[in-house]
Amino acid sequence: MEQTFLMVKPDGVQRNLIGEIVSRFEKKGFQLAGAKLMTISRELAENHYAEHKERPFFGDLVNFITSGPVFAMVWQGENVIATARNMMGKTNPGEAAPGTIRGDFAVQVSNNVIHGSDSPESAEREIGLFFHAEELVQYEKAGSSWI
Ligand code: 3AN
Repeated sequence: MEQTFLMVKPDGVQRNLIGEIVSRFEKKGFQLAGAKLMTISRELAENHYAEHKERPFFGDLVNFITSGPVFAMVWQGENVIATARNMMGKTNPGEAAPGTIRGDFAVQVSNNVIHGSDSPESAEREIGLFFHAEELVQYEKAGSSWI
């Protein structure tokens, strides 16, 4: 079953959006495989955002993502990587459609509430960066055949 890494960023935690965001993915029909509230070290942040190392906003991005707790999650389900990206909306919340998480709850690209893996390769990499194998739980949910 496909898995993705999703994270409520420090702005989302401060604004009490953990429950709202978890609820959207639960109601959609995806299954939570792991979750934890944590503070990201600078080393982990620089690793996670390594692809943006040369971008002018890299320093601000690392400062922001380490500025307070995040809620890190692994979700699973059919086509969850692409579907979660659709549910998040565009990176720039000003362009994100109403009904998406960023479209409903964010204004600025630097404070865009949620992160989600953008490909199977980044999902595998990011899950490995944030979670130990024993922190992920495999289980059958009653009613999953109705989704
Ligand atoms: P996404 O998070 O939608 O995958 P990426 O990977 O292009 O978007 O960017 C990673 C993060 O970097 C974004 N979530 C956003 O917080 C930040 N970011 C992207 N572009 C900018 C920008 N032009 N200015 C400031 N921050 C940015």
